[in-house]
Amino acid sequence: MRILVRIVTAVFVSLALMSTAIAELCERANGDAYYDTVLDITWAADANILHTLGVHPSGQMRYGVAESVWIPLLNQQNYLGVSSWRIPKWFDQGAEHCNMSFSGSDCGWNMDSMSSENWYNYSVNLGLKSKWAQQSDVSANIQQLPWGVEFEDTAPFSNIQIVRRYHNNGFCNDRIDSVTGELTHSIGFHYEYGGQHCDGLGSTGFIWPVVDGDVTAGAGDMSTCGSSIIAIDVDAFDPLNEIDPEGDIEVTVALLATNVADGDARDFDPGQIDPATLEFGPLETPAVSQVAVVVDADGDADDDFIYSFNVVGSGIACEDTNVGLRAETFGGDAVRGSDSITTPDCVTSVCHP
Ligand SMILES: [Ca+2]
Ligand SMILES: [Ca+2]
Ligand SMILES: [Ca+2]
Ligand SMILES: [Ca+2]
Repeated sequence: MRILVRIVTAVFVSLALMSTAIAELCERANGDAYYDTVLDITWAADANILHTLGVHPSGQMRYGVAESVWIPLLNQQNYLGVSSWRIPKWFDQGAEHCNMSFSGSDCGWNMDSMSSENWYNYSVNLGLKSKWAQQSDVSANIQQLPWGVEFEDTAPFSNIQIVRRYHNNGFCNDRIDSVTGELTHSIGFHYEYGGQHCDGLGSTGFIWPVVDGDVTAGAGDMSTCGSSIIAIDVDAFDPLNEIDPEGDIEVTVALLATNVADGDARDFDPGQIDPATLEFGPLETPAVSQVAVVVDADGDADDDFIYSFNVVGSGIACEDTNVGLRAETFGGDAVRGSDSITTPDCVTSVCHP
């Protein structure tokens, strides 16, 4: 357990470095889910989906059965084609265990944004604050605005149980029954006052299911939200990128290798791209062949990957001036690129009346 705690702490330190990052929430599954680009998880859009789907009568349950019964039942339903929904994580920071504080800790109020996925979503994605700024505000009942006010707008999420507790995935490992030796508390995130602390295992709470990664990528919506931008060159041997949508059969697209050492904005090896995920043009046509022509297409002494695409299948039309490509790496990271095009051979073109 100690080794595990240390590993979790180490992961946490690297996460903490990104604590000011603001996620993009990318709509997925026609708005039924949102991919969070900072946490790299996908949130169910409905924050009480267990109830909405009829999996649980109210959605409010004890932590023990949430893990052992209700999440497995949700996964049996394969909601949105996913069977790996889980409870959002809590991250142990600073001193070991849940450390109560009014500022910057992993429990209490006004926590570090990376102290839990629930708190990140509440404080960064939804822009909400803890109810109290400091200890003396509690007895004086001085509320920290916009606590409460902005519950009126929780878009793009719905059905948040705003006066309730939500479960984090984590026990309070320092709360142990002296007789049985069993853990007695889990770590709850309380929407009703934007706080996080240890609650007895008899406490009930809701579950806001999440899943690791971008679950519905590849759903065919050509979404670019959250993607990294790569450099592409339509027809590597034609600087004008002329395409005749009415006559050309295929068009080649070079995925260019880039290197920070060469003055490029980022390092990118096109060999990382899974060719099965390539989508080109408005109609997102796949590559004609998944075997790339590997050649230094732009003459800068590194290897680029050229793929061919069917022009009609791509949906490129006369007068289009730009075309996009989308793909994923073998590691599952989304990338996109675009290049300008011209269509001078179109019979409708002003160049060819
Ligand atoms: Ca801690
Ligand atoms: Ca070109
Ligand atoms: Ca290059
Ligand atoms: Ca090159």
